[in-house]
Amino acid sequence: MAYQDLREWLDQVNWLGELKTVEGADWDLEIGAIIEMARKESQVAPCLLFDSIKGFAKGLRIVAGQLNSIKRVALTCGMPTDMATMDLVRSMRKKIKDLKPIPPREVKEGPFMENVWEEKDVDVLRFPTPRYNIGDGGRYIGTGHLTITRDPEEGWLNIGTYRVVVHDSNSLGLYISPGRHARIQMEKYFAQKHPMPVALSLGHDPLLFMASAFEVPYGLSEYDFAGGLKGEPIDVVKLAQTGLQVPASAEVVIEGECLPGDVKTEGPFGEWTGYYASHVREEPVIRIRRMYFRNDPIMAGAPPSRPPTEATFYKSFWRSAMIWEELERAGVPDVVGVYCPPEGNTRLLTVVAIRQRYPGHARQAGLVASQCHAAAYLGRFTVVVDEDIDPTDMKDVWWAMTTRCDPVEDIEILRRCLSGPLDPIIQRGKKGFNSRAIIDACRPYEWLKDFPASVIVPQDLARQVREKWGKQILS
Ligand SMILES: Cc1cc2nc3c(=O)[nH]c(=O)nc-3n(C[C@H](O)[C@H](O)[C@H](O)COP(=O)(O)O)c2cc1C
Ligand SMILES: [Mn+2]
Repeated sequence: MAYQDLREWLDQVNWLGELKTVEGADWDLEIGAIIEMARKESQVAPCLLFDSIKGFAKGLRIVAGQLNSIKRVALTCGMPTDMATMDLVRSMRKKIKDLKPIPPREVKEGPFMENVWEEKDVDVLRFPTPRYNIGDGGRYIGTGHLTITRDPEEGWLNIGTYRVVVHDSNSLGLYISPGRHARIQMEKYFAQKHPMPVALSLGHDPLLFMASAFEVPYGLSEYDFAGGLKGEPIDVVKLAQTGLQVPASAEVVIEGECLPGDVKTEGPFGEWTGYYASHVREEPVIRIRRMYFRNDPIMAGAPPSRPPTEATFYKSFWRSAMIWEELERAGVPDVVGVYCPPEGNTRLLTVVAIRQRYPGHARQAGLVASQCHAAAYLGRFTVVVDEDIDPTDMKDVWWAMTTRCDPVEDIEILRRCLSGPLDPIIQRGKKGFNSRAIIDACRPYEWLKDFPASVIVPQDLARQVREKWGKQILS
């Protein structure tokens, strides 16, 4: 059944048996370490609800690892919760293909208005913000949040997840990478010497978090995109001071502004590559003008880290679906699967399976999959495999790479491709470009028929054996 807000979503996750409540953890490093342990050491990483955080009252909660299981991703997207990985990728592709954006619906109020702090009363230090990792240069209140801004010239509203650090009781720091939509909007405000109004939602329907970290095209609001995914408008409330719309179901809302020239040191922060690559820089400050929160609020945390993480987990399905869609639109035929494994951070490794039709088909698939929009930024390796290889099974992929790829013939290098400040292998001062490898791990087309036959157990024999002996041998 469809859920209405984060709290109903948590009830359903509990019903699925995937919610764990943690009482008494320390915001300083311990929460971060628990998140890491949960995602690295459990079969299915649970959704974690931290309560009674050390030094804070019971009820002030943090939810983490929300989208770290196939069932929870499917629940959030309104899909059946019992799908295999490649079926989930196929369903997402269909969702994107058929998606019709639905604008949000404005309502008068939301439960987040239960408590309001005016500017003079604002004190974010009363919320349990974690310091996630030991090398982090601060406590990051914004990782699973929404940053909401409006374009000063074109009027459209953008939502992005751009990390937010706590500077002090009423000011925060914001890091937005070059080219991101809010950064383009900010540059427009500052060019006119105007402040940029900004709203943050710090706890909400995870579908909105998904949309806010998704490559929604420039000019289209993530609310419209999320509405399209949900099949109904997202309810929003227009804030009095900034006129920005925030989710009606938000748990905690911050309203503020960034002023031209108002910057402070930000970073380092454990990033999605698993490194502190963007170091420390001067970045814009958010001056908080008002803060709202529900009783017993739940803030969302989704710290990036060494992969696989929550974000790389759920993004693996979306990025795979988008690349697959773009391959087809570019006219690459007979793609039978695409997978961007969380271990490769979804950006750094893409596997494409094709049914080879003609000479050069594998290179074509590899080059397009490496350079299409969904893959262009900070990619690294693209592997093309035959249709008998399951792209979601890394054992299969390694086997294809080690047996069907002749490095001298089958690895193409592309130079001067799109990278950015977060790319760990590019030296400081040289950031911007990187190179890509296309690894053709398909059997060579010209002697496909003569290629050594694979050793396989026929499917019907495998099934019979599993029925007869499986219980005894596999349990
Ligand atoms: C947990 C998490 C943290 C992120 N942190 C940042 C960040 O600090 N800065 C940034 O520019 N992008 C960050 N991103 C990526 C953006 O959210 C993503 O690129 C999104 O598409 C940006 O929205 P936009 O296309 O409207 O600019 C993060 C994503 C996730 C999932
Ligand atoms: Mn956007």
